[in-house]
Amino acid sequence: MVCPLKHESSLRVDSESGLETGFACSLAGRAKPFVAPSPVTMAGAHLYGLAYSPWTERARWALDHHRVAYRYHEHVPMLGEPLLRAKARPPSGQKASVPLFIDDAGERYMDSLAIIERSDRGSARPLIANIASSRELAATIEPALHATRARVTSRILADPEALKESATAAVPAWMAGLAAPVSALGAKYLAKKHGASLGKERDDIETLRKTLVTLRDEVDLQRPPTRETLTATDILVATVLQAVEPVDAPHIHLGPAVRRAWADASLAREFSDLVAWRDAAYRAAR
Ligand SMILES: N[C@@H](CCC(=O)N[C@@H](CS)C(=O)NCC(=O)O)C(=O)O
Repeated sequence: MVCPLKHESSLRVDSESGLETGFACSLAGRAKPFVAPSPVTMAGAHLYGLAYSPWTERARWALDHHRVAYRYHEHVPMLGEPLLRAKARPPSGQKASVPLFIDDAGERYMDSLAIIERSDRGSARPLIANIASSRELAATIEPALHATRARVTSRILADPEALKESATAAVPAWMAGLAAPVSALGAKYLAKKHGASLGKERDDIETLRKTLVTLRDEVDLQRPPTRETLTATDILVATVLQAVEPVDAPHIHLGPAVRRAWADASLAREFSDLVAWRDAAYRAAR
């Protein structure tokens, strides 16, 4: 697995400083939750994302594949909203979402497919062969990802361990107990912001199942991609499987309870061929 060190180290710097997300400041009850980065730290390209989110992973995979240099910032739902809006500057009335990529010319891209397209710029072997069909595939997948957001949020809200783990991702371990209620607020906030209706797990699983059936036809299960053959289709399909069995990749670390919230044992059995294909794709092309 190729996992460029630059991202590992920038992640560590971010979580130590707390400047970019401002989460630790907010929890400590200080009046100034966000500290604007200095012009020096703003140099270069930036990606704001949620590491566990399939949308973010699409963008990171494409940028890493093309070895685009950028600094990664982990977004914190709800508490990170003002910072995200300040960075994204969405037109009035529009949501700010992650992944958000700001290139080194300051151009903003707030859609995973647009970021894949941007990562292709100047490449002799672009990931997207045909933007219309990639858009069509992304549109096919979108309801499954929305259903997954609803299911995972419902499960996390119902599991104190998962709430605690979600908080641990953003704050020091000793504050995790304190932060769990904030996590719950954050999860509900996210559901409301994206119009996810909670507590309908059966429907959510069925929506995902139907999509997975169609995705089997999109890839060659006998021949997982390599770095040389990887396409946007492979990335779009592979990242959906996070909702079946989270991938074992160091940059997408999930605690055991949150991992349980994402996984689904019966889908993992039914789509073990797709999961095996995804795991092979990560080994060879991520
Ligand atoms: N169509 C968008 C979808 C992005 C999206 O839904 N992002 C959610 C992921 S859960 C998000 O930004 N959540 C964090 C937040 O809204 O604060 C894309 O492809 O990038």
